[in-house]
Amino acid sequence: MNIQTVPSSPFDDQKPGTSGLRKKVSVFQAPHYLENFVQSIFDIIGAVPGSTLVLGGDGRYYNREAIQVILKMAAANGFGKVLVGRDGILSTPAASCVIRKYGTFGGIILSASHNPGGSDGDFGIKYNTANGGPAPEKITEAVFARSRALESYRIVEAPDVALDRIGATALGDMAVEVIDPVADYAELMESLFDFDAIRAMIRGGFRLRFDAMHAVTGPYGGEILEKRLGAPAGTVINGEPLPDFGKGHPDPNLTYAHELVEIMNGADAPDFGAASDGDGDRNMILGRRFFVTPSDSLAVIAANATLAPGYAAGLAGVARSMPTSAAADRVAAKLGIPCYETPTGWKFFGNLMDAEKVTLCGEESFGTGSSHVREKDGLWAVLFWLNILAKKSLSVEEIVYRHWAEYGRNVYSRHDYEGLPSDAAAGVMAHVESQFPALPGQRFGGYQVKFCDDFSYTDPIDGSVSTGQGLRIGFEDGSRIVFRLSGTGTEGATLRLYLEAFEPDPAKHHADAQQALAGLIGIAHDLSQLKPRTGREQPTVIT
Ligand code: VG1
Ligand code: CO
Repeated sequence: MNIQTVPSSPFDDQKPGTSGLRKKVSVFQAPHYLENFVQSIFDIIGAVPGSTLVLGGDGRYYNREAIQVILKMAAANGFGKVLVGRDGILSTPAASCVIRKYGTFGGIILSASHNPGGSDGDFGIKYNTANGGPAPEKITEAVFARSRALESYRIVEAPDVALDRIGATALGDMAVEVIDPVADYAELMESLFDFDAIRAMIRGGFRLRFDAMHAVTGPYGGEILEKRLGAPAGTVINGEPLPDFGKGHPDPNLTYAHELVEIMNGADAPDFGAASDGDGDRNMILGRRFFVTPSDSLAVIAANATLAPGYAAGLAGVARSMPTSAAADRVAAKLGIPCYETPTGWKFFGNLMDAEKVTLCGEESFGTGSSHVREKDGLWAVLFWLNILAKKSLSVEEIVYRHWAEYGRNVYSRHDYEGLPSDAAAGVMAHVESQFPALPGQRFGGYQVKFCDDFSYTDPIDGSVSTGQGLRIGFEDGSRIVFRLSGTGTEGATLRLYLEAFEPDPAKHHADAQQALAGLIGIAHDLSQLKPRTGREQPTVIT
């Protein structure tokens, strides 16, 4: 085996964000950029020689090239075997599933998730540990530190490995095993949900649409929804994965999944609509002319979890990211189980799931999942909803209204201001925080400030502390305003404004969220001076 040690020099910007390292494709294409980061990962994780690694990505532009580089570097760094998805494809939850099922040392996932793809789009890479979950901060920080000192990397000189057929080949002393990217995942889904009940519902005339947004879930949706569950061909739309996602923005929300939204708002709308993102870990759930917020979706799943065979024994607990609404907290309280509040990003749920403190986790950013893997899981959420619908024989809308009638409604919205100049965004945050000492007790219309802080989290399992996780302003009635800067963007800064108001009165549950939140939105703008400071009159995206 011809191992080359290639001299390189460190980059200073390889700091992983909320979910791995994300940069423009052109940045990753710069000489040694990808190699340096991969070598930094290998140097930090300390895999014993002969270990097995999982490798795959969401199929975006540069996926194929990067897979070949990483295979050759894995061989040069002493790995014994790499399990790689056919054509280099693995959705994020499928990669997590494969790491766990085969007990591998860890895995590398190539994805910038919902960020646009193509040659002028984004690329990303992250490392997942043996539990199948995103590496915790102590690893990502060590990788970053290593990348700032790295002076060479190791790679074997060898021709590219063919990845289009299932089976094993050799790359130097290492085995490359090409696996079906869908099979293990589909089998896991079948073990969790009542496929017979869902099949019967579909046979009985229930109609659904799943928008794969030309991203990774097309083949997964095709196999599970159309083949195994018998939904008619055409149920999965935009099902062909494309390196540029068909020039779309594979982010399943009301703005970017507009084709599905139009179908679900149309005259002959199906009963159920769903979409997933670039790497298959997000989901959006729609009824006929009805949008389920991700926070409500988590709460509904928690309240109805025992209807799914895989969750029949009940939930150990639930966890949600800080900006996610407290709808799940209300369900947890009623069930008598704990509810944890973590910083944004799936990596903070891993310890809680490993310690069996929680079964379900969710984020307001269209992420829902459970301890079946250690990532959020888009199709899993879709199947959970289908399982609930099949058992309850109610529409999506009816399920949500009945849920609100029982628990009250946590009216919720997120306003994103994308691509802001970084200093303007930082200025808004600093301005908000500067008012914190004087805010508690102050009244704004009907709202009185109860507390405000910069959210920090102490992991209850390993005691690690994460600070600077978002500015919270909490009101006496449970309403909240949160300001947070995104950690996944690659251009300027994205400021997220999260708004939540609790409405116990069922007579008011039909209100439009933006109208119901208008008072809070006004307070948020008065406090932050967001418009004059950024020059933006409107958010880029409202969810
Ligand atoms: C966003 C979401 C966060 C999510 C992360 C990764 O992060 O807010 O909840 O975990 O994306 O999701 P940020 O820092 O931009 O707010 V994905 O689907 O990109 O893996
Ligand atoms: Co994603």
